[in-house]
Amino acid sequence: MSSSSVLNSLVNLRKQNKKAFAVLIDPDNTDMDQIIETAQLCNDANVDYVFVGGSLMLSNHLDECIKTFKSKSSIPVILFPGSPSQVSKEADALLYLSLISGRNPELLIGAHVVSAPKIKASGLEIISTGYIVIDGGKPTTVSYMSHSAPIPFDKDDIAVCTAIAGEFLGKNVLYMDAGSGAINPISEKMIQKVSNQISIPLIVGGGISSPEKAIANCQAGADIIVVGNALEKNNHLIKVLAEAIHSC
Ligand code: 1GP
Repeated sequence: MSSSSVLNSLVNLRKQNKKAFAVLIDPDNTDMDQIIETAQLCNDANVDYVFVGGSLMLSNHLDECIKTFKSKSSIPVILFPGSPSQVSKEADALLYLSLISGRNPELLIGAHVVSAPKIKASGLEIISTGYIVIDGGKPTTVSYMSHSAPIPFDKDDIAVCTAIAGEFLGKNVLYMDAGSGAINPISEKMIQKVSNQISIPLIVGGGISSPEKAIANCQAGADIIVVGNALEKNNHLIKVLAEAIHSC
């Protein structure tokens, strides 16, 4: 893959008003047999991207997970790291997250400085990502670990201002996340208001578990829908969600 091919594909989605589905795999919640099954289901459903990452990464098999997935599929694998240690050369790209909804300098720039040489040496395609956490109705690991409050569920204007600032700061993409297993996924109203004010790709995730919600988010202006938790409970949702998202 060329050095910016994943980002180009994300940008083209928005230009062409196409919608993409990203399946999130948390290495802590899976084993190699499940990865192989997931890869087959993703291939059959024409899933667009696979995100790999977790908040803690207690297991030590990140490389193995990605290698196993890639041995069965050519779908691009994008790291969605919960910490700077979650880097693997086996992936195609890395979401280089800056928690712009928070006010913890470590997650805005500090951890980036410490991990920069290792990430540069990995040769991964780096996608500068403004990470915006929205209150999903229960405390998220990221909020707890980062000592940062999420943006309140109904404060659309704060989300819009944060997104505009993220684009001005030069982020390649924005990722609005209600957190894994959110009780309340991000509202369509907030997604629409944010999407109307930005020109970079908008990734949306957290608590999405039905094709209806995925479609509503796409119609509101999300470009990429990320689902993890619901698929861990029922991986046959991969096909249902992919069809829904690709029908938009
Ligand atoms: C979490 O956005 C991702 O960071 C996906 O959320 O696991 O709830 O689908 P779910």
